[in-house]
Amino acid sequence: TTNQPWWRGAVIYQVYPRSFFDANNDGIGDLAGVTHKMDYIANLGVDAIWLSPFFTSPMKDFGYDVSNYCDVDPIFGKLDDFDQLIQAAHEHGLKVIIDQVLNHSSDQHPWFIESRQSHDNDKADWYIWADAQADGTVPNNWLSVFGGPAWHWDSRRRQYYLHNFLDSQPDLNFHNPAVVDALLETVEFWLKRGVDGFRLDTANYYYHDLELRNNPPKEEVVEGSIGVRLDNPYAYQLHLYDKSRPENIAFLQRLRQLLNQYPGTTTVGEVGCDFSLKTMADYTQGNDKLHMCYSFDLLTHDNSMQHIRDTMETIENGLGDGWPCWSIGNHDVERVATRWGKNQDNIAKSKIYMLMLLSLRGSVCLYQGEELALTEAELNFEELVDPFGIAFWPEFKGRDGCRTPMPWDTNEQAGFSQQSSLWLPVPTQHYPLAVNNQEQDPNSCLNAYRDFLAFRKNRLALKVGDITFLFNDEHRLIFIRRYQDQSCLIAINTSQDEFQHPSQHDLKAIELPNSLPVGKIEAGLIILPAYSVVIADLIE
Ligand code: TEU
Ligand code: CA
Repeated sequence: TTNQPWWRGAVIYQVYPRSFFDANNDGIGDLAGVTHKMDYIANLGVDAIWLSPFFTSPMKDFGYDVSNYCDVDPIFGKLDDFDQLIQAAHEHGLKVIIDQVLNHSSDQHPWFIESRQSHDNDKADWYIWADAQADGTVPNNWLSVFGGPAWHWDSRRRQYYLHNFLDSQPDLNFHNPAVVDALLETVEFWLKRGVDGFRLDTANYYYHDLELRNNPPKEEVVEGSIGVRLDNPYAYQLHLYDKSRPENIAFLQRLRQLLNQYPGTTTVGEVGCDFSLKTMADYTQGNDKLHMCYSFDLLTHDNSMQHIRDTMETIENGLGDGWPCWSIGNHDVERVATRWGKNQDNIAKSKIYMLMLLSLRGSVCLYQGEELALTEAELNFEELVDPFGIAFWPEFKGRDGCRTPMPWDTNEQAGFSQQSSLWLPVPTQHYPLAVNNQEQDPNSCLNAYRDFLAFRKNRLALKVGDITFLFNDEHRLIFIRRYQDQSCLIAINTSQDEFQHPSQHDLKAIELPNSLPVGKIEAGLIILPAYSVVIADLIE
């Protein structure tokens, strides 16, 4: 046994409610749908659910634009449905983490409606207002992640307001203590309702530079996170002043003090920036700020094992007592089966990437559908609903392709809904991967996920042990995880070619369930066929 908190090494299943299950058959998934499928989530063997936003919203950014932080949007149900979801989750032994979008609200939030009325109303400086420059142009060179300047002209106030994302998502002014108090009250509202924690959207964006200094240009631009695609001007600035400001540390400490009053709760802060590994350390060290930071490092780069190793080693060297949370897919990026797997050897690759992810050091977020090896949906321009995709088409096709509904069975609409028109279609390629098909196949990707999650559950070395790398090339990675007197070696081959590696250690291979692709150890050699793993006890 261990005195580790539950969230260290936990596996968190990300549910995008619009696309999980449609309980009232209006073509859009809802909270009752999540409750309806609670057995499925529990049977996967995960520890927690992360629910993407379900709050009242005009849905310009599909819920990441909140117009009431303390209610459920009618599309998703009522507060009552949320209470039932929490209850069902807890009965199944699952924690529930909800998505707090504190950096910005919707422009339909009453706070913003009031703020934009005049220069002297009660909420006048609840958002970030700035005068035009003498020639009428924007206050400075800050850019929106979603394209264009980060400033939008309001003709009534005759001022610009800041929006790091859509112009319908004005940034709240965290420099104003009344704003911070109001936001912390909304956080407490959900704590009282029994949530086990929060995924904090854009947790490094909260504070901006009060002097509104221009961001300098970036010396070297590398293809990277979703805002850092080469066709997006956002990529060419070093974001020193529009986000990641030092004032954020004190806010995160205040937030933590609130969370500490609700023992067993946790936070995972989304941190996307040019120095994310350092920021992760700054935000999670010392046990007085965030519990975990969610990293983009495995979401936005290629699948080279050199990159994986470099990322892990940088984090291990710099994180101290902080804690990372990794994922290889979410509702913002191309599905991993396509991004890394190139839609080839789909099941084999999905299994091996899952084995790798769940063997690294840190907590893990799995994104719904990853366990089915879903590929990125190819949609026509007319089918797109994501404004980010519509703005950058065709260089970037947006985020709809990873947000299509879950295929539950091979009936019409893949068992997601009885409604004939869905908010996004289920691609025909996803039908054969439907849950009911995979449940019948002992070697399916779904069963591999279930089997490995069950295997990992009581292995503290895999969950919280430290990590030491022994070997890597482009496609293979060998490392050791140790916790107290437990230690094991993990050898992973993500390529289609067999691989052999002499072992320096005395090893005893651990038997794994049949759904998992295993290699073997023979005469001191680790032998890894295509897309396979060896997990072995170290005999010391
Ligand atoms: O995404 C945040 C996001 O897009 C940035 O982290 C960005 O990729 C990065 O900073 C670029 O360097 C979150 C949500 O996950 C997304 O769905 C929302 O659209 C967005 O915030 C706005 O709320
Ligand atoms: Ca519905």
